[in-house]
Amino acid sequence: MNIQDKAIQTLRVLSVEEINAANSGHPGIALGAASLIHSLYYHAMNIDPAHSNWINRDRFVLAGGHGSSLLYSMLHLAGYKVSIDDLKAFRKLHSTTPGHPELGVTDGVDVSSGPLGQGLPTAVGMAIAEAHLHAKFPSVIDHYTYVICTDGEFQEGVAYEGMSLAGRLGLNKLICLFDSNDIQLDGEVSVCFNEDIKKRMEALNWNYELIEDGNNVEAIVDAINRAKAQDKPTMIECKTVIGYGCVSEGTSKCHGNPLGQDEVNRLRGLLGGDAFDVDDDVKKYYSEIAKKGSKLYANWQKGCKQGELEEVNKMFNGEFNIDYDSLINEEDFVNAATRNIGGKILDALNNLDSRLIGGSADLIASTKVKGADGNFSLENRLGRNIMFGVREHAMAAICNGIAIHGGLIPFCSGFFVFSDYAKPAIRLAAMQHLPVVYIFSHDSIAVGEDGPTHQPVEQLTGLRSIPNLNVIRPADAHECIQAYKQAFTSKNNPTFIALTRQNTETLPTHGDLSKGAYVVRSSEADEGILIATGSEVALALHAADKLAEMGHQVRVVSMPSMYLFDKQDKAYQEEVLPLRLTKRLGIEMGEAAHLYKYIGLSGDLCNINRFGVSGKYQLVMPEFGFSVENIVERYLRLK
Ligand SMILES: Cc1ncc(C[n+]2csc(CCOP(=O)(O)OP(=O)(O)O)c2C)c(N)n1
Ligand SMILES: [Mg+2]
Repeated sequence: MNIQDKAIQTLRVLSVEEINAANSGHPGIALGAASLIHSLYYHAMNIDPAHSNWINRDRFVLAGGHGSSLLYSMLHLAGYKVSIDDLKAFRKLHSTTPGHPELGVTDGVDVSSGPLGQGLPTAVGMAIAEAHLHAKFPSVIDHYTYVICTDGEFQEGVAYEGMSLAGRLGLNKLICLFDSNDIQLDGEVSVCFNEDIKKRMEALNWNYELIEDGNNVEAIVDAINRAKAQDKPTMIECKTVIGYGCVSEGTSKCHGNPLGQDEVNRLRGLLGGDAFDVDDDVKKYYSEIAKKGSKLYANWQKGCKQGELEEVNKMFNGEFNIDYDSLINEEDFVNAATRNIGGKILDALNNLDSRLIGGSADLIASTKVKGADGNFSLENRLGRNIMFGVREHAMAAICNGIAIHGGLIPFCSGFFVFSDYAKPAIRLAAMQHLPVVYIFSHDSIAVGEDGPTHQPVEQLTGLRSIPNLNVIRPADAHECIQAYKQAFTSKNNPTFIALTRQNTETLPTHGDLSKGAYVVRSSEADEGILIATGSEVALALHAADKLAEMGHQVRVVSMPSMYLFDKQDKAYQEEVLPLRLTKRLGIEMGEAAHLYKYIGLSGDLCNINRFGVSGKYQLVMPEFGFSVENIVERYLRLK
């Protein structure tokens, strides 16, 4: 065995030993794709394991996150802070080597992956971020984005959306290796999928290469070098054998079942030594990655133009002190639709903060969400408006990639009801603590004429159920400004801003949105509370007026963000929602399950538990009980 073959075999054996120790994991990809990951880390990628967060490193996305054991073995041998003990703790509670790669948990892991289909569009986002920053700061940012994807990636629609946009945008520094083994979890790929990948990729404006033998490292490296000369993204289909070398190789049996001790021993036999041993010659061989890396890093430091580096550092780590209160003149937006207000705020913000990049899923005209400096395109890499097309899911995954890359703040937009299309990627943003901003409009049945397919009902509840996601539903211009401030100054969590299509009514008084909820109207004589969000706050105020005429003083609370309100101390929560006031009515034009938390057992909800209807919103709203009369009546029924 030459040293390269021995090194790759070491990768394979360590990986199946990890899986064996955990008695869980995916040996098939680890054995089958070892030469692919080796080609990248040893030959292709510009990385420095001593500076794993180097802003100009090549990025790597293991789209088939089930190959985590292989990635950890590679990171260990390449010199990242992943020890043999970490490999032994694979998949164990609180280890740094979790079942699937997790951003922020393992040194050298660039992205959380595992949900098939997400990896590729996330990489597209990274490549967009690179292309934009490279155009601005060529001496500082100039790197590639690499992906290893599996059969499953091609079957997921979101990956297709991402590939499609990457081709259109000519993201030539995006290079994917396809671990093409014709096998997936339940058996042969051909049973459910027999597309001609070459034709597909060419139709998507990608460069395509076929490597007949996925263990031919030289051929893979040559193909990568050819890819670098392309003006398009490249897909290198590498024919591999799942479970290469094990008894069940070439079958789905080895996809996700540990091989067992005897089989692992047999595979180790070729290398000698005990479990988790790595021969000195292999260690020495792989130490070249760190040696090369430190030179690359030093050369990069020398090559950076000082002014550019300062600016890039500011974009990656600095503060942009923006006076949010002066972004727009609130007076200009009395009783306006929050989507229109939001559009104006974003326009202003785009001009003040060069980190903002994003766009809409073919709905700029409706949601008013647009980036600055023209469309991001092959000709205009400085453009900060991304024409995502009708691709909500990839749009959100791409934003994850942009956020993970660093230096930029991604935002995206669509109709609120179609946020469902983006949900799996929003979930990953929240899990990875990415400060992505979602600005979706048409946030209730008040969409009106478009009818139930376009009228959100359960979306707020679904989004509020995602941990770490700050869902904000502002009521008017003042709340909008504060919502945007929350969103675009966030460091550790994504923010979802839900905006109205219809005009709203400006609230007479305002509190501090950063506390999530505040009192809009109250008196000494308060006997109950109306809690509302977004456009319904004004409705609640009108109902309170009516109730006052009838001799019932009620307090009105605006609750734009339950996420923020729940973070407040008990004293503030009690100040807003005093326990003594047990007559509480929650008002929201949606399923509104989370309002139950605040109304108590004696409270009631004015919400929506069925799909909407088509018609003028002024008629649709009362149809669902959103009228002053009904709210008054519902309040009076409270005990
Ligand atoms: C969205 C999603 N659905 C299902 C799964 C569960 N799963 C993990 S790997 C896999 C398919 C494996 O086939 P392939 O991508 O070819 O990987 P290989 O078996 O060749 O390693 C499935 C269905 C997943 N990880 N993500
Ligand atoms: Mg496969």
